[in-house]
Amino acid sequence: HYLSAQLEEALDNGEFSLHYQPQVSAASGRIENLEALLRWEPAEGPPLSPAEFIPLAERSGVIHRMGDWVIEEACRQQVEWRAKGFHEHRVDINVSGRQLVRPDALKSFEDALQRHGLGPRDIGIELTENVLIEADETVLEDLWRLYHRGIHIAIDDFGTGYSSLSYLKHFPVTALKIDRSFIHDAPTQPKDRAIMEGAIFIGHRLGLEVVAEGVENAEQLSLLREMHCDLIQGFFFYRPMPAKDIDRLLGGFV
Ligand code: G
Ligand code: G
Ligand code: MN
Ligand code: NA
Repeated sequence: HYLSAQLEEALDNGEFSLHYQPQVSAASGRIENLEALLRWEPAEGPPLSPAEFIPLAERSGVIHRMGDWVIEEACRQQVEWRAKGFHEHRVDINVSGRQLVRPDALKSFEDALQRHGLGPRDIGIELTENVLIEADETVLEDLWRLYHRGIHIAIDDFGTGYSSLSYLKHFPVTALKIDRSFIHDAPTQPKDRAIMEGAIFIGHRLGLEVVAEGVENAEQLSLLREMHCDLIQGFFFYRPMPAKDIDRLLGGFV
């Protein structure tokens, strides 16, 4: 496999990096969390989006090494931020279903936290609905253990998976991220607005934190504030950016 060999080589050569996108409090605008997003900048050619190379990495199995790298790098960076006196924000990493096929994936996540002296306030995870639906017993036990240790577990792209709402009852989850497709047209489309409002309501009734993704304009933001959404992520506030730019944001030198 030419492309999987390329991915391996890219890992060896340090061509991957993490960018971070802030999530701000809807009420105060303060930065609360950072979502870590993988970037590949090949030595030759234009940068590639994870939407392009994650599926490939999943098919070839490179995803496991890549996932380990992401965890390690997110932990390293968070330790660096803490040492610089930035104590408030949490970093959340994305974990795909394929990664959880490896039985020790979540254990190695916990090991990494421990090795770096980090805890639940430092690093969280984002999973899609389908990951939960397809998870086997071992994965679920591991997720429950993380949950009981206070690790933040968000459902990503909420509302777009092939699932019923019942998984909210059965699975360990601390937050919902409303998929950006519902946010996008909420100001003009009553159905999108109803789904967005319903998701916020249900999230809050279940004691979950609710995050809106893909917020791009003031109209969307104002609706979300009216509906008491907790956190806002999107280009309206911040794009994903390299860690050094986050330093400047957290340091207040905007
Ligand atoms: O950042 P961008 O919008 O290009 O991300 C596209 C998709 O890739 C998103 O669904 C995101 O969740 C996923 N993604 C980004 N970084 C990672 C990562 O480190 N691991 C996994 N498994 N998925 C990621
Ligand atoms: O599926 P996931 O939520 O992990 O996807 C994160 C991706 O969403 C990132 O790659 C990021 O670039 C993208 N993203 C973040 N904010 C916005 C936004 O306001 N609008 C759009 N279209 N995409 C966004
Ligand atoms: Mn995500
Ligand atoms: Na998402």
